[in-house]
Amino acid sequence: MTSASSGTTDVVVVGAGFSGLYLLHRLRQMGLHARLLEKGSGVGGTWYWNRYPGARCDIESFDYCYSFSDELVREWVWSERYATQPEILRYLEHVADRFDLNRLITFDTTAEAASFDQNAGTWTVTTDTGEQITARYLVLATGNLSLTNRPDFDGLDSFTGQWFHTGTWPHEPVDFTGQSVAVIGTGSSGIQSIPKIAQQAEHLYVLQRTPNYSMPARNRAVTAEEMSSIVVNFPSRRRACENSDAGTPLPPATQRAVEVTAEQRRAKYDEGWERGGISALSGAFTDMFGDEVANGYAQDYAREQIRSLVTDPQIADMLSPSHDIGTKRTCTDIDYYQTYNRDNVDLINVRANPISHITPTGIALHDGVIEVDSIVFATGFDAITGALADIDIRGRADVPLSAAWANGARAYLGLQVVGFPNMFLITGPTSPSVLSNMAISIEQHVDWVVDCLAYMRDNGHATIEPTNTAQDEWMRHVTELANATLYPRAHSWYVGTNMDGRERAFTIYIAGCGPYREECDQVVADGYRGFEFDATSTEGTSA
Ligand code: FAD
Ligand code: N01
Repeated sequence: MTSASSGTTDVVVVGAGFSGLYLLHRLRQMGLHARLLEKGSGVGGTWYWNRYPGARCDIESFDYCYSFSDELVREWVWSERYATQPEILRYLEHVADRFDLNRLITFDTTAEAASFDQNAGTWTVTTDTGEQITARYLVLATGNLSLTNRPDFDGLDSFTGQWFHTGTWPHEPVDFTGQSVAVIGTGSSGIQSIPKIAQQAEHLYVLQRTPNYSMPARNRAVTAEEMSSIVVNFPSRRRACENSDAGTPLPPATQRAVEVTAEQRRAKYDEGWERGGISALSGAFTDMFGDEVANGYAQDYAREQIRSLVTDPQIADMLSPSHDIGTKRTCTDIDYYQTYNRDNVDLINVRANPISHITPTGIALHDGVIEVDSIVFATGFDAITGALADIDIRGRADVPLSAAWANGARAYLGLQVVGFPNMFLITGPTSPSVLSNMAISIEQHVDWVVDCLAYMRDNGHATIEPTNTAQDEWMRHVTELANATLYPRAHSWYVGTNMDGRERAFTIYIAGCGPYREECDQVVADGYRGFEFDATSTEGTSA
């Protein structure tokens, strides 16, 4: 094994979010040396970057956390049902301190390129600081939602006010008091930040291209008694999450919406709406994602709620989505719809009246100009593949990942890609990733990868790579599952159509966390079925 300071190491990890931190901990436990490269100046990933007002999780805090350490579970006290960004960031900083991970991380450093040396069986990663690090393994923990999408509006350079992107929010407090502010985008980030900005700004313009469905978060404080009971029951609660579809402990629905009476349907929807949270409606019946009629019932209910919350019927109409509910990520909110009852908030339909360009003092629409002091881009991310494509990754025969993925992302189990031996993805495309509680998916992937490295060490294997047949078969399986649902027909970052010119591709494993875990475990039980090991290059990576 090699020294971490030598320029060579056993494993290079990229990204210090939930994934990278747990990876470092497990790799060290296994006796491997690892270096972690992180673009940001601190740990936390998503929770380091997304500091916009109102940012918080939409999976209950005590499920959106690690389970690997009993002490950590016992020590950490969550204060709210859905923790705020600062609280989650504090948690991840605590994890990094408690498990002494910071000294293995090189901050303010971007992995710009990574190339595989076929003869040596090693990866060399080049950073923006000019360093080259050679390692046997490369693990990309770069995040599904880490590369921001800021549309290239003409004239932004001339804007004399301030502008922000929710995904790269400043560390210093931003004060909109007395200002006229425009928020562009009404996905989860917009829906969380709009109520907060409206409370502070003198005037808020919301520029909406597509309305989205949002469920009430019903956020509340967590009492000491509740937290104690969660800690006592944590192991069984966690097993329930791991075996579920979405990675949450909610009991699965058992009935189809199309098979019950209208009264029974309403009762179930009312119950979900009252409970709140992202699965308020999707958790009510089994067929919301697979049956247009069932989906239509849930849509009707959601639109009815919007009409009941928004006093102006015309605004309520503008806020009412028409797409299949859930196929674009459902949002959760605290007083989002009610915000449009405020006198200082205007909703502008930029599908009907598109943004033309940015002026020095505002935003020019095709029809009219909005004068503003600040602009907030809540325009989302180059999701799922963006952060991976941002690194010049070259596998066997110098083939770029961009070429291997020219017709859409391909991977076996979302963990490895043909042609890129010893490169692992955490929550990569074709895994349940973004359709799950990602804390559950991340722990499972990290465990799988680290166990695989231990297996390779114990069996004298130097490289691992999926076979073409296994990857093709997995892709076919993932696509077949998705095509039985309404998901692929959405316009959303789930299918990549939020990015200009991107081919529509749905690359998420839809059957859920539990079935996926079983698939991964079975592959291991079958002797890493679908993977090929190579023992020809067994020398270490030491300098
Ligand atoms: P990230 O947290 O994205 O971390 C990746 C890190 O890699 C980043 O720090 C980035 O700077 C770094 N990086 C990327 N490329 C490079 C490079 N080339 N060189 C160096 N460093 C690099 N999921 C849920 O399950 N529940 C939630 O409630 C939830 N809420 C969310 C709220 C917001 C605002 C957002 C944006 C996402 C949310 N998600 C949620 C998804 C969230 O991204 C994951 O839950 C999780 O935090 C991902 O962790 P990660 O470590 O895999 O990736
Ligand atoms: O991004 P989005 P997000 N002109 O892509 C609009 C997670 N997350 O940052 O729909 C005008 O969802 C775009 O319009 P349209 C969660 O997984 C979770 O909000 O493309 N508008 C859309 O309204 C989430 O799904 C939380 O027509 C433009 C918006 O910008 C994911 O991150 C909180 C435009 C982008 O919405 C991404 O969410 C935050 C343009 N040129 C994030 N370009 C929680 O609640 C884009 N838009 C836990």
